[in-house]
Amino acid sequence: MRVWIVFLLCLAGHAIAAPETEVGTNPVQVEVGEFDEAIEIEDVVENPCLNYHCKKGKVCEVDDSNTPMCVCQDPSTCPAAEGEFEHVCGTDNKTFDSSCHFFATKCALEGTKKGHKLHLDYIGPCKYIEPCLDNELSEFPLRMRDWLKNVLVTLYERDEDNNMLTEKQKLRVKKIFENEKRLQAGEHSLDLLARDFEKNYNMYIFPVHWQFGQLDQHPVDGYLTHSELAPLRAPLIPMEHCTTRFFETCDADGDKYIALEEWASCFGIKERCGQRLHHLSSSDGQQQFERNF
Ligand SMILES: *[C@@H]1O[C@H](CO)[C@@H](O)[C@H](O)[C@H]1NC(C)=O
Ligand SMILES: [Ca+2]
Ligand SMILES: [Ca+2]
Repeated sequence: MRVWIVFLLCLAGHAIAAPETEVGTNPVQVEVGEFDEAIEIEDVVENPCLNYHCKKGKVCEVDDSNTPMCVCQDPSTCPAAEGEFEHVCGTDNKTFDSSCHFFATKCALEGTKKGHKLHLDYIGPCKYIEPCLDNELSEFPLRMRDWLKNVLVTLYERDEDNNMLTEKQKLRVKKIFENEKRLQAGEHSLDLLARDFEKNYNMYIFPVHWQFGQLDQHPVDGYLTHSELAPLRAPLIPMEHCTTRFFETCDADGDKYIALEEWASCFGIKERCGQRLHHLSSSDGQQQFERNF
């Protein structure tokens, strides 16, 4: 009982004391503003980091004047990895406990040549990845295209109300889905895939462009950077040893970006009807593309 009373007294004391100390620390705002405003300002002042967004590898901190800013995260403050599946491999072929550890480390190297060159290469601990042979590389787009199509069909099958696809896109996928049934999908031999592709060219265009649009988000500009490509590339590398070489050759002009034209042509999709496939990631482009479909 006594404990409770002491506790309540403490609470009450705290509640009474709190405005006083805050007014004390910030007298100018209280003088200038009305009481309501002062409270609002105080709320913001109390937690300037609350809605302050920092990119991966950085955390928000306030400086002496209570201004929020992003500083490199100390890797030791990253949550401990729960297993090997959280490990990531950097382009320096060094294993990091988690992507948090990776980005914190990269942040500390910001401004250095080493930091500029360091990227997250793939998900999982670094391992030996066998070289991709020329004939394997030439087969890769066929399988990848088929895989992208299956991703989209699965997405459609699982959840017709999903908001990943617009109504118009759903109609496209529905068409693919029905075509697919006719084609007896599943274990396609490469031969069959190649013939499939010629016969059903359109069926493969949409998934390839859809995927580009999904990735081209930061910013939406018709080009994929290394980090925009990462959500597709990073989980794929440990499973498909041609992934790295494939995306390297995709960047035909070697400027480190994969432009939509480069993307389309490395999946074997040619420009058609004299129309250039430019900026298809925009909704404009999506429509243009859908007209072509
Ligand atoms: C990367 O590291 C792994 C494991 O430590 C090793 O087996 C592999 O050979 C290395 N790869 C390269 C390209 O050095
Ligand atoms: Ca982009
Ligand atoms: Ca390029």
